[in-house]
Amino acid sequence: MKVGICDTTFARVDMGAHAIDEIKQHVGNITFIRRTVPGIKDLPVASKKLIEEEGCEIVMALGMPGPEEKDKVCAHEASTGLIQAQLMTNTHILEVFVHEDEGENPKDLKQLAENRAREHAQNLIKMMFKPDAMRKEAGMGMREGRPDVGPV
Ligand code: RDL
Ligand code: RDL
Repeated sequence: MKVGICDTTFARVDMGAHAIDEIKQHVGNITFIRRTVPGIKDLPVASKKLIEEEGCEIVMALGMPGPEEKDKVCAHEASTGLIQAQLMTNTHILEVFVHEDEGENPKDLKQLAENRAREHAQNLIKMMFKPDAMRKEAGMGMREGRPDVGPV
């Protein structure tokens, strides 16, 4: 199976590497096709090309919106583009965004980004290979990168 990994140079943590490492630890026989672009607004077309031109069955789009208001707008635009690319290709693109201001300090941001990348990689594995395991988590208050909040 081909998995697309699309990430940015704007991000301050190499989330793509963490995602690939996590998938490799749990499933064999995956071909990774990785594309790095400057920023999150470049992720939608790069992801669409991974699906249409490289034959990826699922893509992770990893990026880091900055702390400024314009970065938040940028993130919303990128997100809209990623959704459109999913609808155009009928293929999942897992958006793995870590907003820079989610981190309480550089160390926390680094850990949060690694954890979110790895936990969304686990989501990818469940979606593609273990749909029953995913179903068991329905309504369980799962979060990525921070502790789960759990069901009410
Ligand atoms: O197509 C080139 C750029 O427009 C594109 O790479 C943008 O995503 C770059 N960019 C911004 O222009 C911006 O204002 C980014 C951010 N903010 C941001 O917060 N995070 C990014 N890119 O990854
Ligand atoms: O409720 C606390 C957080 O879950 C909330 O602040 C989220 O919005 C944080 N968050 C993002 O901002 C984001 O871009 C999350 C994700 N992506 C994500 O993929 N998974 C999360 N939170 O659990």
